[in-house]
Amino acid sequence: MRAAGLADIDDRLQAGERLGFADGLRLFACPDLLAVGLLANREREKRHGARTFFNYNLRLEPTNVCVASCLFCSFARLKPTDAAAYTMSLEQAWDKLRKREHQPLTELHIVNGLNPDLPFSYYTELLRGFKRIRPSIHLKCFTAVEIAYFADLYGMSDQQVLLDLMEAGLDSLPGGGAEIFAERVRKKICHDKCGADRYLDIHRIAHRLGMKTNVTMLYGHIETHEERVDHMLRARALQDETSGFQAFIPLAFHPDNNQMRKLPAPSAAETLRVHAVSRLMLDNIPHIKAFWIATGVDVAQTALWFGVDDLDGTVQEEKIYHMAGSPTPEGLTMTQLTNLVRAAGREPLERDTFYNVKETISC
Ligand code: V47
Repeated sequence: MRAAGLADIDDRLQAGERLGFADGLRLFACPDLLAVGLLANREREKRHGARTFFNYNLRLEPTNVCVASCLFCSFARLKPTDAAAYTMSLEQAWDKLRKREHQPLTELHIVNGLNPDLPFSYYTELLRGFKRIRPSIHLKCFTAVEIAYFADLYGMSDQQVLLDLMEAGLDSLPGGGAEIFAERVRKKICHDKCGADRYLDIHRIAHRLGMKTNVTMLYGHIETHEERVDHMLRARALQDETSGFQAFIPLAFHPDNNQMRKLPAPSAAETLRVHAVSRLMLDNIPHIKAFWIATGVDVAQTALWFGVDDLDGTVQEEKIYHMAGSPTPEGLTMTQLTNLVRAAGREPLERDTFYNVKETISC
């Protein structure tokens, strides 16, 4: 640690002290990636030992029609008449769950485009239908950006949108839409969707209403180290207030088929470092998740020694990353997840959305 120039950070972590903005910058600048990883691994093991979590989940994106023009997005289509635009009927969406009757799924994770042509009842009915088909399924649906869009489009408050969706079956919010909180970056890459303060405020309201949520960070495009650390500290500040975040999820930028396609994808080393620094800065968020579809399976497996304790889950029908060039499979089986965690020397555990652990893994 002395040779890596991290001895004081090491001491302060051992004393249980919180790291600050300047520490975050030093962790990003430190040439010794393994030293950063070692510190993050110690924090990971302090909280979770070798335990590594994943769930049996299904991803669904019922519409990709979207009025926003985020530069990093390969999934959205502005007009419903565009060749690859789609909007599932309620029956088509429900069928995605019905046809997986044989799978012991515990969570459905839904993300959509910001579609101007659907009534609010589409979303409430969507949730009600899923609960009718499988009452025990956990519905982790709609990013804070979608909630803000619903509120503006349907003339409701953010809180009322959340209350109505909860009444229809919404159980928690995913972390999508956070991108990078800094105004400079948002103006350039996602100027026409809700700002950082509103994103955080919607999570604050959700936490006050009793829901758990996640928070993400899209990295590896035009953001600076300062903007990454600022992002983490803003998430940490809200967590101090509410304790409602379950997981922080760094999302590696994928450059194919979008307006930032000239940028290179972040390297494996960068991905390991971002996950490690997240573990070190976010002392109050219980889980650091490597979304294996974004990082790649091998890097996610390695990240289990760089601060990560969670791998999301089986996923199965992912479109956002695959349309942006992710070469990963569309899903992993529970057996594959179990084996890859074991091969990394960690303990595989099947969890539900709230991190309750199942006695045996549903292979
Ligand atoms: O908000 C879009 C990102 C997010 C690209 O909460 C891209 O458990 C990289 O939020 N390259 C949606 N990233 C996915 C998401 C998520 C994933 C896994 C788990 C959870 C959770 C949430 O995907 C978007 C955006 O930040 N994204 N396009 C791209 N080309």
